[in-house]
Amino acid sequence: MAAITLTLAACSSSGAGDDASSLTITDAWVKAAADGMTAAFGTIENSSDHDITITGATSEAAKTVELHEVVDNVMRPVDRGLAVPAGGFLTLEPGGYHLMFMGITAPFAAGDDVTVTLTLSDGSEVDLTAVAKDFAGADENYDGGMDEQMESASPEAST
Ligand SMILES: [Cu+2]
Repeated sequence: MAAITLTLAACSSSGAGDDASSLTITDAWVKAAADGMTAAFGTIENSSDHDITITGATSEAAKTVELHEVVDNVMRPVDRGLAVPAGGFLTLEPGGYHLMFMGITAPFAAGDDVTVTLTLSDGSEVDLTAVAKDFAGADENYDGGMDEQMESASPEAST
């Protein structure tokens, strides 16, 4: 017993933590789409004894991936991140939390695998693979600003 060293106590000094190893993602899927926006869902389990927060997401299959929630049938970005409770689950589902793909780079056809990388608050990352499915629901109300945001790159104001 006396031979235990204390070097492990310094493990946080090397950057990213290992929260990623505590997360297990199951039933991940993404709504098939020809272009534009779509959303991914699934169940994320946290086997650790502390809450783990997902702070961002990226995918080579889309220009950007945002963390979204749906409130009163309108979806919006979750700026505070998505918390996976200690020893519990976070469910991403139509009408609730989801990963929003903005500007997909190629069509998602049913059966395609789409990889997403989640960034966690401790700096670690976890990949998930979502399979594309045809799904008639999840037609959230997009509150108007998002398409305009994409068009607003043109610098000339027409006056
Ligand atoms: Cu959304």
